Amino acid sequence: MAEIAGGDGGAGLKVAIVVSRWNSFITRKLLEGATTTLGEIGVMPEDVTTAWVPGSFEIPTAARWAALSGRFDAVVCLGCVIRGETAHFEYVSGAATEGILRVAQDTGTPVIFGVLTVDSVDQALARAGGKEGHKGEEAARSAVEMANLKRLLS
Ligand code: INI
Repeated sequence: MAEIAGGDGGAGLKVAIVVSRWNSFITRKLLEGATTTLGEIGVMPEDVTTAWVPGSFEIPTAARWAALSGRFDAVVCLGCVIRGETAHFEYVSGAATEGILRVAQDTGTPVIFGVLTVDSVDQALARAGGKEGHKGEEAARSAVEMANLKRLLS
């Protein structure tokens, strides 16, 4: 019986990060955590491309462009949707969630969900380097693991 998992070594991998400008006081923290973590696990700075988009609704579109370009082994999506700030919470968070999943499945490229969908600013801060962890760091590790797993399974 064979059992495999993608490793956490990022050397040689090329990663695109799509990050939303909405709630940038949070998404900048996510981006900082993601880029720092990618560096720690061996992804070279010149192999990381960061693309800013207006809001989380636009993330799947840019992620699809990046995935279809063939230039990247993985795409990390970072955003923050806060329920208290919009009556459209369900629409924006649902579009981002389903859109990111669809891009990953349609293209076969690892497209990682690093979008916070939370009720409050406090919840967002807790997940952007606070007591509930760091979604940006987690997304970076997932990207490298999935890119390596894809190589093993392809
Ligand atoms: N985009 C976010 O990323 N987070 C939000 O909390 C948010 N709110 O509150 O509305 C938000 N809206 C903008 C949306 O993502 C699009 O950029 C906009 O509708 C233009 O298409």
